[in-house]
Amino acid sequence: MSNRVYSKEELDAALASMGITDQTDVSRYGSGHINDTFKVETKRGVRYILQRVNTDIFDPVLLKNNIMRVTTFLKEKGIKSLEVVGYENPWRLYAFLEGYTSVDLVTNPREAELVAGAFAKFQNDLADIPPPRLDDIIAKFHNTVYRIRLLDEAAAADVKGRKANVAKELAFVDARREEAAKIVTMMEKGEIPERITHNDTKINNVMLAPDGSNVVIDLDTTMPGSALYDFGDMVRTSTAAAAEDEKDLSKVYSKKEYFEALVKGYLAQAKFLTETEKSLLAFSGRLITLTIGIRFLTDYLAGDTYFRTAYEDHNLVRCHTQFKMVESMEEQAAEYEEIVRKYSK
Ligand code: ADP
Ligand code: GN1
Ligand code: MG
Repeated sequence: MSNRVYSKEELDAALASMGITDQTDVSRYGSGHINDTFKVETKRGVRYILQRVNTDIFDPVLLKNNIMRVTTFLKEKGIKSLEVVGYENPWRLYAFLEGYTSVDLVTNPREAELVAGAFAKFQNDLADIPPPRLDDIIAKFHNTVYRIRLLDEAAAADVKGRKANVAKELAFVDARREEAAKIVTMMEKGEIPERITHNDTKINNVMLAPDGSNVVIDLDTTMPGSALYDFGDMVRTSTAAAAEDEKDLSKVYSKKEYFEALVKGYLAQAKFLTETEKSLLAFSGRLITLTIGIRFLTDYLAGDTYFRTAYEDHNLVRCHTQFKMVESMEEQAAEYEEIVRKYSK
């Protein structure tokens, strides 16, 4: 996906369909990889977030239903969440979260602890959402075995002739095929419980205020899943010493002090975890980071159709940072396991 350009007429029509006609500025916003996001300024001084849902990825009707259920439920409970001002598929309008900011990189341990607490609380808040079961918005989203199959298919098809560039990366995945099945298999056997989870717990999907309060955003993939995937994705982004697309790999590694802060913040709130889940927290970081790296590599081979990219090899650069993060977590595995044990007592 590249940055699609929208005409003023198209944006004005979308806003008008949701009752907004006094906009003074509509401009691209944020660094999400999936939806098209805009900040809207109005004559009233009220600001909004306008989004066009990526309909290549999401079934917009299912998605709207899911978003409305989740946000209405949280609102009724008095929990601050995304406030839907309008929703006319594929467009939607959220109240702008004034006073909150999102960052792409954690800069101190306290931030990591806050983020972990925020996502743990989010899981807890949604645990009693009434039936029916939330839809599987994207099937097999974090299923690493399935993601490897898609990589194999993309490599076999090699539509852009890029396979020759990625022999090392494919070998990296090959060496880890066996461990990739671990969580999927345990879930199938019922050894790890299904929970309502966020499924995209990267650091810029939580908005933080200076007083430590926060709001979990990007609720598109909130669906049945495993708490381990949510924790794992926090490890991927919130312990990273450098950006997801840093080209200088010597700057890319997983920071132990941030990992410790994450574990502390998560376990303080996630009282619902079973002993089995706790025992897999450190592993889940490596697994999800491998999985997201595989997804970037797959998209590179498939011709950059899924994640928004800014330049030719962007997805390959992202794959490299993810695999470097996996190596860093593998090197520190014993220490990370010890940290989890310390806070599990
Ligand atoms: P994507 O699915 O593409 O990642 P997000 O929903 O995460 O889209 O939005 C992209 C970015 O826009 C977020 O990381 C955040 O910085 C900003 N953003 C989203 N919703 C709001 C909001 N309600 N108020 C302020 N900023 C927001
Ligand atoms: C996407 O939407 P965004 O940018 O927060 C992706 C996640 C990946 C992430 C990698 C729906 O998240 O699964 O982990 O990019 N979201 C979807 O940065 O695929
Ligand atoms: Mg996002």
